[in-house]
Amino acid sequence: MTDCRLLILAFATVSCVVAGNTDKVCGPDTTAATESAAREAYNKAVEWLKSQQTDQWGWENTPSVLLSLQLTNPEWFNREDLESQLNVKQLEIELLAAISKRKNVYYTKITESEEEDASMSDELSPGQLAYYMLALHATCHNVTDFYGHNLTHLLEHGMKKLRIKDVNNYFAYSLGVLALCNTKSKIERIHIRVLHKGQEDDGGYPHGRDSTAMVVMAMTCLSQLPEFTDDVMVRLTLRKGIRNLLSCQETDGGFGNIHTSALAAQAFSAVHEMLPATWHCEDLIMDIVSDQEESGSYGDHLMTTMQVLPSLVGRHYGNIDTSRCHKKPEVEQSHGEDFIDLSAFKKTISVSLTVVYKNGSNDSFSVSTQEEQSLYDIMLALSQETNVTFDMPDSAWGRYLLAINEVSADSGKFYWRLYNKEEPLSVGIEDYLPEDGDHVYFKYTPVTHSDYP
Ligand code: B12
Repeated sequence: MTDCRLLILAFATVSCVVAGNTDKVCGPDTTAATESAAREAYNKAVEWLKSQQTDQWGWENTPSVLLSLQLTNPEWFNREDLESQLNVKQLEIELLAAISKRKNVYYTKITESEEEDASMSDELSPGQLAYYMLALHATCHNVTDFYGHNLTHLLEHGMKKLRIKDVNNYFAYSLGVLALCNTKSKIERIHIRVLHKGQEDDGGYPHGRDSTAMVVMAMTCLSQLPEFTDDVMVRLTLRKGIRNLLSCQETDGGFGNIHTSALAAQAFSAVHEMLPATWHCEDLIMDIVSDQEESGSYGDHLMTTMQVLPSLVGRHYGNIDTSRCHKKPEVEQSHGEDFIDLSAFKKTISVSLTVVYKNGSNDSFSVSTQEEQSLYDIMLALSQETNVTFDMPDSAWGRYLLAINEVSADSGKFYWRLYNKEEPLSVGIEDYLPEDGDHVYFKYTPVTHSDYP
């Protein structure tokens, strides 16, 4: 459940946007100041994202970054721009490699425990496949015949398995629905039922407003398909989701954290019936703009920056423009990023770490370390100096704390939740830089329990 303020604005009073195309971030009436700030932030963020490419012309999470670049600039991928061609080739290679690894999961019968093992591994989850499909669709590929693979079928297969196992990640599930909807694939009713049934009484979803925003985008996309235009379940889920999101907006226009603000902006711009003023678009966009780092990134994080990008130009995952697939290109230039080394004298700080197991028992450690060390570095050093063990696999979001003393996150059921004192961390172990006197807790917690916005 969310703890948002009461909704003052009745959804029924939402007025209609006057027809007309606009490329401005908050519609035709966007003030010049907001438009230019958002545009400048967008350009800087794109340059930063480009500077994060790997030697193989991909990114740590190639499909989601490539999707954001193409979604926000339909001319980004074109036949005359070698760089974008190489990026897309890398996307294809990565997916082909993942499919060939994943083959035994999709094409042969596997046991339930093998399936569980695969869920947090480096294999392809339905949510990740959805990112690939959206990126491929945006760059003019046929997702029903990708080097002989029907990705739509693969996704359906994966989503059906998710359903059987009691869906709890509505963010990934609605991403799947968005992939099916954007590619005009057949949408089975069960997907609508899953998203409808998973909605809480207040219109929100477990794991917070990011998931609600994603569901709103998926439902909006469905509501625009002739077969679902008058579908009661789609309309109801959509209306409750919008109402919930609206009720969470803060006075500065934001939604609690940068991811949530950016996803809410995407969700609202998807709903054509809502005037940008209804959701204080300009305040929200300026709030997002103000979070940008000097480098052009958001939070110095690839995933955060790629999630923010569409919001800066009023785009969203529900409207991938493929009309320019065969148009002539415009050559883009990439600029390198200046690297500034800010190494300075660092203070020694004290940090406490406590592991709280499922049965309530706990282990505590006191650590002296240098300031500006990540929690991950501190944990690594601790594991070298004591008997405690941490399993912290890498991912595009940074290191994920999978297991402590061999007590592993139980995929789909439990995870190691991070806190400083009573406050849940808003970033992962690699991005969190403890301060003097911090007391970090790792609590074994059901996945249904999370309280970031
Ligand atoms: C679902 C979800 C979870 C679930 C994932 C399991 C499940 N049921 O599927 C659970 C509840 C376990 C979870 C945990 C955490 N999460 Co979370 N999570 C999400 C959410 C809503 C969707 C992710 C997703 O499915 N994406 C789609 C799929 C296709 O992409 P994916 O990359 O394969 O997704 C995987 C990773 O995102 C991973 N994951 C999820 N959260 C995190 C956090 C970190 C630090 C890492 C390394 C990986 C990771 O699990 C996903 C499913 O396998 C995002 C929202 C968002 N805006 O992205 C937040 C989000 C990614 N989570 C976030 C945070 C802060 C956390 C926690 C650190 C919270 C805490 N205080 O404990 C913990 C991680 C603790 C740890 N042990 O390292 C932040 C990350 C911010 C940042 N800049 O790093 C986000 C962006 C939410 C937000 N708005 O702040 N999360």
